[in-house]
Amino acid sequence: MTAMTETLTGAQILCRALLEEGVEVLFGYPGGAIMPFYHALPEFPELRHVLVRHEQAAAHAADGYARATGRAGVCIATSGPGATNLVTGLATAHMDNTPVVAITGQVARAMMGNDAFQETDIIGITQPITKHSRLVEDVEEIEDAVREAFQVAQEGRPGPVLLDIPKDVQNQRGVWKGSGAAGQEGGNSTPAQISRGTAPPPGCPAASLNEAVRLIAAAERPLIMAGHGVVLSGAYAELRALAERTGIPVITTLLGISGFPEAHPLHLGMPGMHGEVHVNRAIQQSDLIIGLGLRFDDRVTGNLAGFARGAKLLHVELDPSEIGKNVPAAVALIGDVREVLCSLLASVAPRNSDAWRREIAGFVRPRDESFRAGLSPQAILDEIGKANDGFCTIVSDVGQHQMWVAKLFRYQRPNSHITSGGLGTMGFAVPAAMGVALARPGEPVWAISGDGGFQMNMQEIATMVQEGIPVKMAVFNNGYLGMVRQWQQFFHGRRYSATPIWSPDYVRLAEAYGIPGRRVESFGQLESAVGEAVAEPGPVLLEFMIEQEANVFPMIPPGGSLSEPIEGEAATPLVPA
Ligand SMILES: Cc1ncc(C[n+]2csc(CCOP(=O)(O)OP(=O)(O)O)c2C)c(N)n1
Repeated sequence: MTAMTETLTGAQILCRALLEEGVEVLFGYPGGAIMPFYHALPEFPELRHVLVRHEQAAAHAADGYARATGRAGVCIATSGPGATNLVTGLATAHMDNTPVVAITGQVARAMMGNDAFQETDIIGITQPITKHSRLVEDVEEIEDAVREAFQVAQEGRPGPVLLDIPKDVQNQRGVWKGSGAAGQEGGNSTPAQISRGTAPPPGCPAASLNEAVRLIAAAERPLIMAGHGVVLSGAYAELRALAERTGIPVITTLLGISGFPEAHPLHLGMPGMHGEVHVNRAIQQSDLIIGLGLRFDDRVTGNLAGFARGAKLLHVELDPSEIGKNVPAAVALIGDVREVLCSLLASVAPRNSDAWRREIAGFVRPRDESFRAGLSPQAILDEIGKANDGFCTIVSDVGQHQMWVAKLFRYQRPNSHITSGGLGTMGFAVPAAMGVALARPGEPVWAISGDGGFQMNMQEIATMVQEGIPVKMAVFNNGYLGMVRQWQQFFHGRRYSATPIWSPDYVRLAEAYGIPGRRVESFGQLESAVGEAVAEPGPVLLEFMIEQEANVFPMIPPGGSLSEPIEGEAATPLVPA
């Protein structure tokens, strides 16, 4: 076959180029402007297409797939409403640095700019929420555009890329050049899989490395704060080695969770707005924070003016624009977290932090065991952990349950906690979990949502049934948009405006979709319900009737510093009704 002169349609070239990038799964939804692509697709059975029920779910599923594999997830939509439905998913991926490649159909070139049927300037709309977006104006550009899209999405600090391809370009005939990544080892590999030399990254000059080593040796109250960069770079072993060699306690941010073993004696917990009191106190008392791949966002720092005033920051970060953005750095080491840690580990001397650890142990609040009683979030999460031997991936939605899932589950598998951190997108869990389940066949995947967020994308149960995607769905039903209700309780004088939320009968909903569903109303029903769900080979829906006005504690009030936690119900509302 003389591949050099082979003529194909743009749509066929697009499919081949996707295959060359190692794509196996696409999440999408057809429509007029993307029909040539869907016409070509059956000729490429190696590309598994998952027909979602809403394009937002396609973007979240691609995001979940990418978070689980480290490789770009792909979503497809038609022009106009199909493309705009992707927007929330792309913004979610953008905020959390997930490599997603979105492909949208566009009206034919001759129609563009005429307000044609289903014409939308999706490039303009997505420019601020993508790493790169490109209108593909000729069939000859397609191969390069796809290659570039995957490269940009995956290299450096990952993020979403959008390719907008007019319908007539998909129909145009062109020459398949085929000079891409096909057959090349690592053509679609994660940064962590790419083998590295031992030379320090260029952003780590010897003077900075030496200064970092000196700071680590001299600190009396050091802490490691591990962010998403640890997971993105796969720096699990390196982080553990640094912590164990120095005895420095490890804090994991919301997106850093499962970057360090939860049960490790050096693991402290989550910082920030809903972080544990002892974690936030440790931050406030610290004299050195080793920040690994995190951007110190406001949910982590609370009021910046009062954040860790006695601490120097050693900031390890891939993106130089993050250095000093929120918290000034004493030393910055720029590069992939894993690479930088490899360089640091070459020089960091063993030490211990025993006195400091004893001090932190004194900050720990005695555990409120009543929290474990009844059908509490802790009891539910303990049971899910037990039934899966701790080895499952949990994809959470946004709200109170998200904080419980972050704080109370004992993660054992690296990268097994997946959630929308930066954008805080309700409706994320169910579709993202589909992507995770396809990326990790044979591994248990749970989507845990509140009754609000679940109703935002529960239509994807149909996708799971049609495609046989075995996600275990758990709804924490408290009858409220719980996190907003909690804020109303504390800061708006209990004015529960627009937060009580009605739900359908989830057991009958499951029945309508033809999947097992069970309502769990008491602790006594918990073990058998979770056990049955784990044993079920396909998707399952469990509804947990939790206490309606349970709150997430502790809580830093808006504008407060990490030193001012609200620890219980007795707190005075800050804003009287
Ligand atoms: C798409 C979207 N809309 C609104 C919000 C604001 N918001 C954050 S948490 C929350 C309540 C979530 O309620 P629910 O899903 O029932 O979970 P719970 O807090 O009760 O666990 C809302 C409305 C959001 N984060 N995302």
